[in-house]
Amino acid sequence: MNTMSSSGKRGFSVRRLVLGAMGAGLLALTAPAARAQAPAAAPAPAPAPAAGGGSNMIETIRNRGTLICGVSTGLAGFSAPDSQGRWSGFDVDYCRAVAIAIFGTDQNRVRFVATTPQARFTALQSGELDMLARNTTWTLSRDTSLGLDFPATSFYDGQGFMVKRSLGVTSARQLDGATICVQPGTTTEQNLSDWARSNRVTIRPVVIERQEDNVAAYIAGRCDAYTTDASGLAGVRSTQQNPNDHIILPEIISKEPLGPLVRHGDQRFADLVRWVHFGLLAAEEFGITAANVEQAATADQRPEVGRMLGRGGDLGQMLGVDNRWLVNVVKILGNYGEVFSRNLTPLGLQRGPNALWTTPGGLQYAPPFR
Ligand SMILES: N[C@@H](CCC(=O)N[C@@H](CS)C(=O)NCC(=O)O)C(=O)O
Repeated sequence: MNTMSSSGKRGFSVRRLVLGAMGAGLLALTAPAARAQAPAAAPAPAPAPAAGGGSNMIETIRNRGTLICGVSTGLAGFSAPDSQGRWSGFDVDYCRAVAIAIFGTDQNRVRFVATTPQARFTALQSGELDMLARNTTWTLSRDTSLGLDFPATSFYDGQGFMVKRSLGVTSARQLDGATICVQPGTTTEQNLSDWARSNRVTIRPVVIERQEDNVAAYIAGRCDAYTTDASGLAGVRSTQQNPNDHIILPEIISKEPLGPLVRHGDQRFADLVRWVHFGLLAAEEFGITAANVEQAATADQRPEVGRMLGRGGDLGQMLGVDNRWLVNVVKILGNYGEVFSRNLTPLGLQRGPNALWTTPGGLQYAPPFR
């Protein structure tokens, strides 16, 4: 399949992928040149907002009794259903946290809707969803032309590559000529083409619509490498029979600030989602955990902790929810560090840039609670 050239550089023979076993409809082979004409992740123009200008989403959600949250179709660590259809993951916890902030102690007032990369924005624009928490990268075009808002960056990520250990490849630079499985409608697909051009590497993208078919194609050897956000690679690797048979290459080729999205038109709901993220961060910064939050709410003498936990002032009311909203969130889900440890540490992910700002290299920072 791949050969070492006389210069010692690894080269990949050109392959023709045969559609069939995977289902021809699932494999969309795309020549890079053809793609260049119409970038797959070009944002769809925003339709008229469904529950748009002037709407009160918090009230709508409260009256409905359920938050409708878009997640991925299944990505370990971020959003994946178990055999009983119960969702868990880092993004799932963001949906639950917003629901807890609105409804109080009941964490099950969320309806999860699985969305593909291509369907996610339309689902939010059309009003099918109240919010999206789905490993989605904040970019300028998405922020400005979709009629949507990114309230916060919940996870700083970057794109990487995974290959089978047996391939003997140790650097992305050795992927010249390789076939690379990638999902359409993602920044991943665009970054791959930018990276190949900047590094004068020829790659053959194999663009496959559904995540599970993408991974299956990589496992079956239809692609030499699989590319997505590094966190996604860790998630996919963790669910393989022998994770150790796959290596994540050291190069990170992009910035992928991931976070929740809401529709334009209701800044109060955007504020709530933003401060749910900051609340999780601030709880960690002040050492407030699921185990001690109730006690801290009554006894912690630090003024900011008192305000955060609703003992002094009306910060919750200013957000349109109960003053004890953060007590409820942290009691059920833990602080940001606890959410991270539960969902992402088992995948082998380090805090890295997602450490608090108080740790060298950490970028996660909450503005003051006052
Ligand atoms: N962060 C990138 C990629 C996000 C993405 O959709 N990644 C894929 C590959 S890991 C995914 O989550 N697929 C799950 C699915 O299709 O449900 C973006 O916002 O475009």
